[in-house]
Amino acid sequence: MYGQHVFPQGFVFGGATAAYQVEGATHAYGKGLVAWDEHLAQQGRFSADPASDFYNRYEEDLELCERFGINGLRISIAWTRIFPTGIGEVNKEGVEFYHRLFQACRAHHVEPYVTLHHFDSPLEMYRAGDFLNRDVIDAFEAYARFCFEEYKDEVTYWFTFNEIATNALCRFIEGSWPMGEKYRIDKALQCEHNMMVAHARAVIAYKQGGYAGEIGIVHCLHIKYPYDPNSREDIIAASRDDVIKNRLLLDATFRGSYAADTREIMDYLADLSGGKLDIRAEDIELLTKAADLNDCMGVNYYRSQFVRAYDGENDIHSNSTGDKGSSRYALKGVGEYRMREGLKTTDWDWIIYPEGLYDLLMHIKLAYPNYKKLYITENGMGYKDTFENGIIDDEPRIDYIRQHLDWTLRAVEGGVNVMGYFVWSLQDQFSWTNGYNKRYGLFYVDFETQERYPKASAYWFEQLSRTGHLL
Ligand code: BGP
Repeated sequence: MYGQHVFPQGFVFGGATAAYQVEGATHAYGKGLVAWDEHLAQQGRFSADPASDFYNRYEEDLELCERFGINGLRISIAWTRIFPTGIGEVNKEGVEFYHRLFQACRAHHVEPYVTLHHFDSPLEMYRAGDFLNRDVIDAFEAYARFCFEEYKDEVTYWFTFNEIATNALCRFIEGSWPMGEKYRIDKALQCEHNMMVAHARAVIAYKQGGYAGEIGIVHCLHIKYPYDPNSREDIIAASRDDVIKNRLLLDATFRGSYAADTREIMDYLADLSGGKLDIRAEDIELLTKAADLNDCMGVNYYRSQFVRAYDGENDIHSNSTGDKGSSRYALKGVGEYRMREGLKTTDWDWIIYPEGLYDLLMHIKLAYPNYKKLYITENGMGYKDTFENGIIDDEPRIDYIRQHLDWTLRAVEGGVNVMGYFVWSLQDQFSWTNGYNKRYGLFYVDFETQERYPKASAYWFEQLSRTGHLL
């Protein structure tokens, strides 16, 4: 432990959710389809209905927030509840649902932090190429403008996108997400760039609208360490991987353009899959304009990676079952992930490395000094919780969260402006490639009955949020 262990005044202690992972009602109340609906039905492994039935039970979840001192909630709006096909006709039932939800947040003294896009593009947009098709950028901007105006009296904090890189990586490199393709680094980078342009357009629209709130973006970032810090090849490998997962996004967000070395690596990477990037002068103009307008950025952090040079065949498998040791990440010409001795992993092979969060926050401060404010918008531990004698003892999760908060505090003491921490997740919910055995919640959800039960971590988090002291 370090320093005073006290969080700054006004620090938000929040929980996080995402529409598709909690709401259920995927085919109800006028909602349009998303690519995940089709993908999950084809897979036949699990369904996102009713997930945590948040559509019907948000009051109950907000009551729990209030009771346990959780004063902020990340919520995302499902684009297809507002515009069922992504554009055009508005679904009034969906619009009203979010009015009710945001008003309920206020009634329970929970500040909503609202994301416009959390992996749930409309099916029709997906079929048309999603963000690889620039028409989708226009549609996204129209959707964003609609939400800013409609919810201007209820929402103060906005995020445009959640985890652009995860979206691109899982779809175009890992191939584990809907309409997945494998090893198309060029498409992944193009998709990231186009989504950053869409972000810029939404930020500019928000500021032009003269709204009083704040706007930013959420990125999932992990420091890429060379497996052997003395190996030139490993340093290069880590740097290439860093461009895909971090640097492209951070440059676009805060510099408003790509630094020369970032761009050089982007071109090298695109060429590995035989592609060329389409980055236009007008895109850079938009990114530059938005770079000064962002009010904040959300950092999702779960793990770090140790990267070794790799020139073998592409070989990527993700662990979607919780069987330890079943994942592999090796990308030809980029690098492969290796485990450092002495470190622990979750059952899903995610390396637990809380120091990485400190390194990451300090890196943002030093490399992008024009950032204004950061939130840890997701951090938490996927765990196979057990419910025994009415108790859910999730000590490993408490330990995980405590350590990450400790390193966050060290970064705050090192001068990084972090103003909130949102546990992923508020309640157990649907996990994209794992369904329901990968639980993250502070509150246990019995998916048969939809009953909620506080876990040991919820009581621990309550003490933290009420005192602001990390014990
Ligand atoms: C983040 C996403 C969340 C959430 C979390 C855990 O990348 O923003 O939506 O799912 O990761 O991931 P998973 O459910 O795959 O374990």
